[in-house]
Amino acid sequence: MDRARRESEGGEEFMFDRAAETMSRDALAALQLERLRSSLARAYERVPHHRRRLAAVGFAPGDLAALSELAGLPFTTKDDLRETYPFGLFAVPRAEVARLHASSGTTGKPTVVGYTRADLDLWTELMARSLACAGARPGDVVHNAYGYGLFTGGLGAHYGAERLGCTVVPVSGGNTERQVMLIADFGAAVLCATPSYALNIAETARRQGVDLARGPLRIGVFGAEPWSEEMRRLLEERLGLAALDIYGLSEILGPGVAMECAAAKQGLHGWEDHFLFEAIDPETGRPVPEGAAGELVITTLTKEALPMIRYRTRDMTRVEAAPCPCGRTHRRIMRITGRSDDMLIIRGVNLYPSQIEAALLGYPALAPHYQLVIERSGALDRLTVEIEADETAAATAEARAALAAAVQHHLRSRIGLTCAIAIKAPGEVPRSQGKAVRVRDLRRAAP
Ligand code: DLL
Repeated sequence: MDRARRESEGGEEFMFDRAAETMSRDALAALQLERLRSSLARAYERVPHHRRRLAAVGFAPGDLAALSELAGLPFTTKDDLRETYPFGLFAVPRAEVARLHASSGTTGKPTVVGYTRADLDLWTELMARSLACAGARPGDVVHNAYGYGLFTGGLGAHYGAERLGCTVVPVSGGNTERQVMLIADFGAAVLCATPSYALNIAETARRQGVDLARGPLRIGVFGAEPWSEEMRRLLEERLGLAALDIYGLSEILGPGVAMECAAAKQGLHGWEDHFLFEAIDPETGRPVPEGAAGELVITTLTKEALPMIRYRTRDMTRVEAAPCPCGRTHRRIMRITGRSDDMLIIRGVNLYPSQIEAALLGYPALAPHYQLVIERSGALDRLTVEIEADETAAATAEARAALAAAVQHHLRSRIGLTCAIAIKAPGEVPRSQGKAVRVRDLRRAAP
């Protein structure tokens, strides 16, 4: 990040790639239009799948006169990636692909993504930008507990932190007791992990008698799964750091598509010099009004190996156009509430697991470890919240029953749904090593 500069405003120190992150909205729009034209032309010429789709709506390269015309182009979905498995959406010969990553996928074949050397350089740059946006600085020790491997979290954060000039500790996930020791002994200032794994680290540290909140940890770069403001508060308190949200997905890049800034801590700056962000109604596919909740759709502007046109992320958010106090001009996507395909519909009430998390965390006598179990009884879906109580509250059967009744009442008043509550003993709910499993859906279980 050699173009980065330090700015001092209002006593706070920010670190910007000044030219790219603070350009005027007009300059940004002009850059986007130019880049979109060349990216669409490239996809049209090199990827038969995109050519067929674009031709079907009468689009030919060179046609695009304004950014608003993007809304008339077809979406790309995960199914398109599946149908063209493994390399069918690549816009370069396989030999020019420097690296492959893949999503784990719960069933069948994974989703495969590829990067040219230039793509890897872009990713590294945007991840370095994201870390700086969170407040990381050259010389910081970055403890990287994102999984290394086909998952993009580990290597993505790794190269970005190196580019920023940090000292990277490439631990990956797992062996949590050793992680606690390394964070303390190496003096980590930045922790990169999923929020659920960060919580696991905090809990393990407490068990080992290590108070990480008193150490040099300053910043948590937490993402890859939905989390809540309540979880932020908990992580900040237990780890003694500023917990910031990072967003990304392998189909578009990996981590580093959008990052919350340390200055405002409210919404994630989407890096609009490289991506176009839209929010649509997931039912109709039409754009929602500015600032309204919708499914995030992303178009890449500069990716070589895997250009994406209007990729439907399934992630629900709002795109916020209001200026940010940090001075960056890139619009913010608000905390992802969940995936449209993870929305639960329980007896007519629509809700995301993160809403239940927000209602549960911070409730007295509960520990922040939970899973949601969905079963079908007759024609109705039934939701059971399995949540741990802290040591003292789960001591007797009577205490557990009283706590369950109180939590049931609390949830009914907060989310309008009566669900069964199963109070678990400390340690009974499985701990996360990466992306937490929040929902056990037994409706689809084999007979
Ligand atoms: O999770 C990339 C990543 C790694 C992001 C590390 C942040 C940190 P995938 O495995 O392809 O890539 O999963 C992408 O994870 O579509 C969202 O549903 C979810 N997700 C990612 N970041 C967030 C976040 C990585 N901050 C999918 N909040 C996305 C909520 C998130 N959900």
